[in-house]
Amino acid sequence: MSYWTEVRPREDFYRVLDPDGSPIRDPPDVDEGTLRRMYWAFVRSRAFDEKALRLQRRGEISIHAASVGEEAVPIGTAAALEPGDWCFPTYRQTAAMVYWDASLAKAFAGLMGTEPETTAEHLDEEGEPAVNFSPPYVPLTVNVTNAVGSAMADRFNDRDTVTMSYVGDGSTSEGDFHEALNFAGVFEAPAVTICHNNQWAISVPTHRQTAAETFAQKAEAHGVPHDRVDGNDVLAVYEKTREAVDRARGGEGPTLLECVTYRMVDHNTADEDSVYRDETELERWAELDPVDRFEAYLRAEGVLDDEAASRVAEEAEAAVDEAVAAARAVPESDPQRMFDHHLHGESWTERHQRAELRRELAGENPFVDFDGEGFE
Ligand SMILES: Cc1ncc(C[n+]2csc(CCOP(=O)(O)OP(=O)(O)O)c2C)c(N)n1
Repeated sequence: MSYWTEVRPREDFYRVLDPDGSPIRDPPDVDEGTLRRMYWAFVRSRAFDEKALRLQRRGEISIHAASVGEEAVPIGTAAALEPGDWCFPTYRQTAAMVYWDASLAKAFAGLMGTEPETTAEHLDEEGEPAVNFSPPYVPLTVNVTNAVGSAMADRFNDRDTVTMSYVGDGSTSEGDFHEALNFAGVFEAPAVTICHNNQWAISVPTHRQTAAETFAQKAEAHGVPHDRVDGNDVLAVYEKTREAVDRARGGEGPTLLECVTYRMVDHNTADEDSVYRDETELERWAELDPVDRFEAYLRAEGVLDDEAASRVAEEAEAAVDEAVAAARAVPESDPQRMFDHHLHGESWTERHQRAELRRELAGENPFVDFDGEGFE
């Protein structure tokens, strides 16, 4: 019986911790403060996802894509960045922002539908995280082309920064992925691209996504160094990302890192995964839960005990509740503001879309001008 959607060998990747949390090689050099921070981010991210799910059920947010099961990827990769670096996430890396203490209130407000400028005006007392995060991207893989461009801009300006971006396994089928990697390879951009191979692109399993043996090897054609790690092992993810980040900062160019992991929840709150996948698969992966594995390691190392664990959990609950209260206090955005800061000048398409929106808000048919009629 095959538990994985992959039909390829299961463990041909770099691993530091066994699924039971015991090291199988020397762990990377990570100070105790960072280990605690990683654990803190795991717990906070789970609390965030749980709360977001409840808010979605109550109708306070329309949709949320959780990271449950995959958090070792955003956390291990984010921990390898330095203040001043850049990160271009998708909807699946909330935990990376959590690691760098980005505002949970702003994240909830975004999910509740207030646009960034309105949110910033009402939650402006909150500091910015030390790593620069772009807003999470929903259009797949556009973040990678933008990240590579941003990395090149920093390089042209002699800034010593590294830019990281993320794709899912399905997103590596997008043309943008190859354009970005090709450009990064040719121009040695200080860009690290992380692929979450979480086995599924909504209902499409990895073996239906590509005929390639691994996702990492897709970088081969672009002359970009690549690696493959156990994406449920935060120390392995950290170690390999750190190497890539150091190489990029040292002027040695880009890397693609494939992190083999599993989405333990629905694709998002509009999905129902039992329609397309088997429960035994989930049970198998639940045994590989990245939080349990890391927690077992920390306890064995004496970095974590029951008291510290419950303190972190309680603080996470309180922080999430506080963030939701702050987010609820942000007033609704004027829908017209969605056009602000998107384009320079007034293009025909923008005027057209504004006119459509005006009509829709007035309860009229927004599309009457499809053939030019009624267009203002
Ligand atoms: C350019 C583009 N095409 C299609 C979609 C619709 N869509 C949203 S998520 C998704 C699947 C993504 O799968 P994967 O890249 O594996 O990432 P995951 O969600 O599993 O993290 C699709 C097709 C989109 N958001 N953007």
